[in-house]
Amino acid sequence: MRSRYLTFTFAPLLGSVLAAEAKTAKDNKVADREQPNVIIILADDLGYGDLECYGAKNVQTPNVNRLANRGIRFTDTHAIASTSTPSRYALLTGEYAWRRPDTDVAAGDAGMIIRPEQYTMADMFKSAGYATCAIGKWHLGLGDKTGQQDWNAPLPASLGDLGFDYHYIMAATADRVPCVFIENGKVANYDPSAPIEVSYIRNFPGEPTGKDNPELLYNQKSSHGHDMAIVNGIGRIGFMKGGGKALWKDENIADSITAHAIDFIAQHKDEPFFMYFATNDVHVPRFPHDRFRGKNPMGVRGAAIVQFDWSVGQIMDALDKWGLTENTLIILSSDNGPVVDDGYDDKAEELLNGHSPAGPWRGNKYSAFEGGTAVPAIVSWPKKVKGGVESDVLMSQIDWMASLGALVDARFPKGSAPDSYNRIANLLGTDDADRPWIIEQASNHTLSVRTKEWKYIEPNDGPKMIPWGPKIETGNLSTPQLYDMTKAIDEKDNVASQYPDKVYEMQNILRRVRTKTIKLE
Ligand code: NG6
Ligand code: CA
Repeated sequence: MRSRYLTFTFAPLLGSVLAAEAKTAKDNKVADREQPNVIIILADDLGYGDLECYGAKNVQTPNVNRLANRGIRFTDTHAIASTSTPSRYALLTGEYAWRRPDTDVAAGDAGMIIRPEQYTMADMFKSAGYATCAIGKWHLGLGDKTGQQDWNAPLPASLGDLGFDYHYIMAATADRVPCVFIENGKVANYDPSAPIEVSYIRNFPGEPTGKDNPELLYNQKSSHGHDMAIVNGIGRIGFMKGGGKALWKDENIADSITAHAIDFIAQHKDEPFFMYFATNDVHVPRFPHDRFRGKNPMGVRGAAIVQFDWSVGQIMDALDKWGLTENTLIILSSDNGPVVDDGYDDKAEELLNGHSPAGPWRGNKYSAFEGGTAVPAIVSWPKKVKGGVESDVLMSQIDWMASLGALVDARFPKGSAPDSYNRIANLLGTDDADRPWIIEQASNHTLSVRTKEWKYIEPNDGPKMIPWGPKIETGNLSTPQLYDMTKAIDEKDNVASQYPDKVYEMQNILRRVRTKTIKLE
């Protein structure tokens, strides 16, 4: 098993926090239990600067603010990669995605990337007696083999094989086919009159595409790519036929996944549960429900943030309703940094109105700069965690598996979660010692090392800007980059040539992480 950086002892950590006044005997039981329910709310492409409680001025996020007010708001937490699939792979397995060659942004017909024999965060919670579920965006492949799924029958491999008792998910992203929800390994609301076919290679005869039939893109036009299948008047990546009444309507995705999350909470209110709630918001295509539109000056990207905040509020209300708030640990974060134009002509760029999605950080989603992985992170657990606190401790999502596992006393098979360390005391606010170093992965696999004081980006030959359209700095440079984060966090003053010893030290950390010859202790 991984070595433990911090020893976690329950009693002193918990302090003398009074249990909530429970309304019923049942509630009492839940509040008295040592093990909390655990909910990870993972937004998609939500930036550090996108929430009101992180300084956003153009958009109101009252529910997330409420969560932050009663918990800890972390200001230096990092996703493991600057795109979704590698970030989520690492979060759910505790293994850096770059240790494997096949964890890049997955197509909607990718086979399961996490293999059934791997030990996942869901397996971990199950080992501790939890009911487990995944709801929302998946993006880690389904079925045994890429491109060979029969979407009209139960999938031979799905999340049930990864420790999730229940799932209601989108196979990949809203901009990738198949545009249907998968519930427990089968297309939800399956329509036998419209069999589903999916291909990422060629179109099906007679099906319109965004490229050939732009006049059919009545809901949203593309700015780059997204010109294959057309579903709900929006062009997608990949070709698809059929689906009928099982096809999602983008404007209802948040409603649908939130309703399933609330149902799961109601069904499991009397036993410990773990929920991985991964929203579609604020990924493209941004097509939020009408009732969230027009509430801020930022168009659909702003409305998607409002919709995300609404989902968070619904989950908080459901916990209140069942008397579970007190003993539920909620972690709210994002899978990678923000992006403005990500392939649809949704005016997100034009309507920023001074808003800075990445807050003070340089770069965006895809980047090696901090904006690629610096994400909001809020932890709330009223029973044990002191509220209204801000923490600048350096933290990485890679440690959440071992940390939560330690908290619930889970068992870890030998070799599982190899890159994850128990830093639960960071998460719960009882220890503010920074992680000695964290590793960040950019979309072209460039790795960076961050310590509290320094940022090192390894040299690579990639382009300065993302080549396919959006105006995003990659952070690529053919020589080493070193930034003194104590002077400025804007990664503008490369001091590598002034501090060769520091560069060597950072390179050495990276080399030793790659070769697995370094431990945190
Ligand atoms: C890119 C898509 C982008 C988004 C991203 C993955 C184009 C032009 N761009 O290839 O829209 O889907 O992949 O985003 O197709 S992520 O957050 O799921 O990693
Ligand atoms: Ca993402």
